[in-house]
Amino acid sequence: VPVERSGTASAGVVRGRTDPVRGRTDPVRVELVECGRFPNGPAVTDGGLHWDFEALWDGIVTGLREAASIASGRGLDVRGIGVDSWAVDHGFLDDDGALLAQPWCYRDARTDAVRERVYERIPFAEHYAVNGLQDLPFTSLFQLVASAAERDGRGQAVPGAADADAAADAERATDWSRAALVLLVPDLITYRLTGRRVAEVTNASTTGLLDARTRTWSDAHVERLVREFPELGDLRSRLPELVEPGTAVGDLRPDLGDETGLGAVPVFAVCSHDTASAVAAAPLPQAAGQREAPGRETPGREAAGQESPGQESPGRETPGREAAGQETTGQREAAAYISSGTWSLVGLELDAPVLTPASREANFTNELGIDGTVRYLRNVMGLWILNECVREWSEADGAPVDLPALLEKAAREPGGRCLIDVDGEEFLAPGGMPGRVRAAIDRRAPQGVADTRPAAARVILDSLAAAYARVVHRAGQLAGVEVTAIHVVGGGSQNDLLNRLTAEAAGLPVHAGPVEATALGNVLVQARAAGALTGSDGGPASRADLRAAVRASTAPRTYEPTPSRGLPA
Ligand code: LRH
Repeated sequence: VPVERSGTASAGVVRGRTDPVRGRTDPVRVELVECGRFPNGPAVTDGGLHWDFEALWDGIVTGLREAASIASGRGLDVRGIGVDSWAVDHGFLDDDGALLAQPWCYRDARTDAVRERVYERIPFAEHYAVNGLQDLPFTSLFQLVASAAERDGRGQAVPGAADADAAADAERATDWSRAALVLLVPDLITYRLTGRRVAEVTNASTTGLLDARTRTWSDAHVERLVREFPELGDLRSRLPELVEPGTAVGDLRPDLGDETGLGAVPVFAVCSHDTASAVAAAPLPQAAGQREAPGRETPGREAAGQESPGQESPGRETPGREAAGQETTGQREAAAYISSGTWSLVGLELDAPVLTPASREANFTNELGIDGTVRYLRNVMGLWILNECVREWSEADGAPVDLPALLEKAAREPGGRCLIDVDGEEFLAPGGMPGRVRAAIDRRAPQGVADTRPAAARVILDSLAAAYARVVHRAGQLAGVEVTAIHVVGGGSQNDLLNRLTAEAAGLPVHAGPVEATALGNVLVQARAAGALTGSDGGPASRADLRAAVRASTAPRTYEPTPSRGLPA
């Protein structure tokens, strides 16, 4: 079973003093305490790749129990719970609120053909104009069409269906035909914690059903889909009420309060898309004139600004100028981020979506972020390719591969010999990864790259770094900002070699860390919502205040570019 990710339960301890008259007197610091970690990977069940939701739930309850015990041991109050996870995947609830089946994993190939059918009827450009999403095979919209087209509950044609009797028909009702509500994975967990069914907006933005400008379900797009795919039925009524990060969703159910020892604790919607939480905690420099009120509702993005992308983007003018309120000229500056884990999400934080034809052709996504922002990024396949190789090499050896030793050897390999297309969809599914990487190398490097593990690892990392560099610079061009640095956050930020190669390939300084950016972003949004984190002036904390807390609590490592050793442009 590929361990695609691990689930973690972390507690955030927020420290900082607020003077009732002068506001906050010292920077807020956040200490993360890991309370639980459990492996999580898709497995083939019921004829396809699914997540084991009950195993996830068990890991969560165990983590919460541990959190309660750690908190009581340290004399701390638990002020909130917030849930985030990977995007796009979802489960169906029946009329009674029961989960109808294990959620499908987005890496299942069932959507491949569906995507083509959808684009035949609604061209990609027409989706992009509304949802601003990169063309990826697994966007929830394609998954929903696939589920609605199933002929039995598991996507299989039923043998002998023609002469089946009525009772068997009823049993064969598809999950979709019995679904009363669609909930994304973190919303499913929040529902189990509270009994309330809502859709948090940053993650809902990955479904393809949201309007990227208004941050609301696009009724027009949903209607259009249902017209083209009548099997979707009353899709709109199966989409829950949207909430922004920071919303108090409800209290922990009393039985769970007892079972975990947490008692009555509020559950907050955070940036429930893990990438949105990670970007919220990426210590990006403060953008010019950005002092937004937290948790703004439907910010009414300037849709009209689409003709001139970048006009609304929160680049940073030359430091110091904006503080003095002077007129500025020239291109805006901004730092890019890479949320580096299973996937690498590479891009910029903007004020408004970029929905131009150039952006569409470059396949950039406009996912939604904290406080009315847009995460303008591209999915790059990420460390999944290397992790899958390491998993299979370990299986072959009957013992875990020593990753630091492998990376050390990879660092000594000659670089830049061969670049493979890390975005190739051939790398999406689990299994057989070393062979697929080798085949890609053989296609690209007729002069040959040694068939060794360090050589393969080096090709993967060179290729990732080159892809990061391309995407960062292209994002800057499309959004009209000059990118001056890259912040790498998440587990992948610990990969020293990759950070160094990225700095070289991009010709930009790379600031690496925090590793647990997703957990930090989650905790910070809760802390703000619970009133435990205020702004430096004593008012509501802004995005910049959250990032100041990240800076005060973590120590990034910086890699300066060494262009003389750079990769081929
Ligand atoms: C990263 C992530 C990414 C999605 C993918 C499904 O964990 O959420 O942003 O595209 O998983």
